Amino acid sequence: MTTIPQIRKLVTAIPGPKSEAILKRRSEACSSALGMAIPVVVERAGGGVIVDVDGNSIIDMGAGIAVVNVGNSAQRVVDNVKAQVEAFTHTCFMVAPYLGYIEVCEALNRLTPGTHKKKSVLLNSGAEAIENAVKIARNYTKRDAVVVFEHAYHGRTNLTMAMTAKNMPYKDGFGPFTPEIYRMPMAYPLRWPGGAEKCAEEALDFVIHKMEKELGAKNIAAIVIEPIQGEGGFIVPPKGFLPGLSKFATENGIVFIADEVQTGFARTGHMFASEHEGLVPDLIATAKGIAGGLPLSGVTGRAEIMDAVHGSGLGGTYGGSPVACAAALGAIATIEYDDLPKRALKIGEIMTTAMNAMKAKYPIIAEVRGRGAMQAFEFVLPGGLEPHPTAVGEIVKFCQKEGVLILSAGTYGNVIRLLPPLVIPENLLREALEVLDRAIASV
Ligand code: PLZ
Repeated sequence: MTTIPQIRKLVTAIPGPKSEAILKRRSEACSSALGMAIPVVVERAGGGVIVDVDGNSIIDMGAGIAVVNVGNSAQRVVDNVKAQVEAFTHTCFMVAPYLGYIEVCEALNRLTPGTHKKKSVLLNSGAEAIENAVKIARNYTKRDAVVVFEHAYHGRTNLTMAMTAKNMPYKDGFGPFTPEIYRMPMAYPLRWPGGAEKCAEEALDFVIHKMEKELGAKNIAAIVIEPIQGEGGFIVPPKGFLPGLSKFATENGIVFIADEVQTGFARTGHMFASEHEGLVPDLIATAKGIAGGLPLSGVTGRAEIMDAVHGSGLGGTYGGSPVACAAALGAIATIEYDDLPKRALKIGEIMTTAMNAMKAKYPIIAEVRGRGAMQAFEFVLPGGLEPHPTAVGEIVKFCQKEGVLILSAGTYGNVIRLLPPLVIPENLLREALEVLDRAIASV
């Protein structure tokens, strides 16, 4: 366990003088195209806190965007990485293989939904996993078209930019984009024109109609969807929508790909969010929470699909680096031994209780939604559904000043998402929620 005191403590303003001096160097040295959610420079992090160079201890409600589910520098991750770095740092799995990579694949094959024979390939980032999942699906089906959804986020590489919905900041001026990507309406209950009740059925009918009549089902290689849309604003599809898509895919020889990059590894109260509706994706893309903070990602799926690609057709110099694999084995062991899915449910209960109480008080909150330790508020102008992004900006700033790091999200920038490390102490979580309550009251 971390030795960092689990407290919220401010000894300077945010940013403090030491952070400020280093951030000046950041401006000089690093491209101004890089964003920054909180203007502090990190010295250490662990459990539920981030400690900056001025000695401020900030409650972490973002987990590095759902990455350090097991906490920063989790003990098993640290031990495994240290041992691996001492043994060897790199051979390239395609040059000379090693056990760690194979063990991570075995773990993914075992832990992902479905009892069918599965195989895996390891890469470096979420975007790279999505790219590879699409490559595999196209190669297997010998088809081109890829179906994606409104509000989707799949990455920043050329193919995944094309798959991502939001123009600013992800796509603007970065085209041309790869062809054969088709965007479908998303089942977004809060904003569905026919109302939340009819959302699942109407959206499914609409999407299937478009796939059949506009694309031709036999031209579709893959349907790619996040079981809960992350960057898009934690949009939870209504019950039945995902199984309906998956059924249509199966009936039409289409590869159903779940992007579990943000929802995976215990975040939502199951190891994978697909499990909430008994969904068994043909391929599943994982990253983020897989390796406790080291860069690693994977594609896991039906053996016949994964094996359809010609020999040496998949790979990359660093994909499944031995150090990242050692970290992943430590992170996965922690999730399993410490039953972090259960922890995520408990965190979710605490968060939704507090968040629903806030919703009852503040008319700018249109909805509280999510699963497990992946919860969000959507902010609107009172009385309607007009997005209220300025409220989000002010709430985020208020929380920062008070020593709480929270992240925004959403196509309209009007969502606040809570993604604490799953090892956050309960009192710290409650304290963060109290600060958040005061922040919302202040706008
Ligand atoms: N799929 C569902 O959430 C990454 C993006 C941060 P990479 N989300 C955080 C940013 O602004 O760049 C993400 C995701 C889903 C794919 C990705 C891409 O994962 O590891 O960032 O490439």
